[in-house]
Amino acid sequence: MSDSPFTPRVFSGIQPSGGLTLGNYLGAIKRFVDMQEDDFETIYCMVDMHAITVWQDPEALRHQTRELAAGYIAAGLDPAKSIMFNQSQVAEHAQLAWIFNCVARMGWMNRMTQFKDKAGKNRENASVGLFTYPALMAADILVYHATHVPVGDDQKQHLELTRDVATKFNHDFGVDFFPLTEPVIEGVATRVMSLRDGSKKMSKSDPSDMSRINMTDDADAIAKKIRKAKTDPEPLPATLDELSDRPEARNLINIYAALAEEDAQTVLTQFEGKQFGDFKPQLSDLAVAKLSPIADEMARLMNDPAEIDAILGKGAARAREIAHPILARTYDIVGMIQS
Ligand code: AQP
Repeated sequence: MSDSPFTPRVFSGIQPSGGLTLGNYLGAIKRFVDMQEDDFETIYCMVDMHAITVWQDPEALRHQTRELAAGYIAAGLDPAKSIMFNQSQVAEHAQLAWIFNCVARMGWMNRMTQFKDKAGKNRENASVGLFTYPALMAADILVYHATHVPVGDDQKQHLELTRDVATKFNHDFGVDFFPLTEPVIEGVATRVMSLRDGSKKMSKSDPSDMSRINMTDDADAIAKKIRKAKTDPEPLPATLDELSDRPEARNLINIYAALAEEDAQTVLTQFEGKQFGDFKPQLSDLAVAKLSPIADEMARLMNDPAEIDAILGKGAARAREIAHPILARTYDIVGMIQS
């Protein structure tokens, strides 16, 4: 990091495409908070322009954007330390995305597994925005010259594409202008799985609410979902290797470890030989103890939407101060007259 000419700067975002899940919290927001306390300038976004790549009801989008902001703050992000705003307020994201649409290649986009997953069988009917999503994501990051991006494991491929865009832009124009951003994919819960199917990622858009823990779930809902989570009849083993073909069991151990801030082996040693009937109530108690204070604070913040909007407005102004000169220099490099 010390050899880099770029200011150590973190950018990340979450789509306000539904309520926050435990996956978003453990895979992303918890890292956001850690990095806020480190020696970084931190910028965290509600990526509403990404959210509309699939249909969003306008009223729901407004509500979800505010609720996501409330989730960031309730989980420990401090608007005095981190810049927080919603993406559409800073037009430079969309402006740089257009340049990157002209840098990125069709073949790169065709390889993106998230597009394939989200478009499903009905590719012809997917929005063009869903296809070019990674170019906008590259712009989100590079419009701040961000050096580090904390994300869950599912975003690894998009981060590689961001580096490809930066490399190609720098090469095509003979400059060393955009940094090669480092993904920060750390911890035991970089991929929290569905509670109903250990082969699928926990996701806010999964049709089954029982597949996920929402950050707004109350204690009863959390306990019920964990009680009904899919498992197997075997007791918990002594080693992680013995969980390699038991994805649902491994997922619950990982969730416990992430919430307790321990490593997965330590948790397994604690519960070795126990049945899920013994383990699940303890996981529930831990989840309720960690998540309920966040849910309560989110509810309190949501009572004052004007205050949330004011925080986002101030964050957007600070973000624009960083993004504007980087975009202006990009236009100049490309040869666009800005008089
Ligand atoms: N299950 C997960 N485990 C760990 N990290 C996760 N993330 C998402 N799900 C998990 C991380 O959360 C951040 C924000 O994700 P996003 O909202 O931008 O989009 P996503 O990855 O597509 O999340 P969802 O919940 O699955 O949303 P929908 O259902 O709308 O597509 C990212 O850092 C992501 O890695």
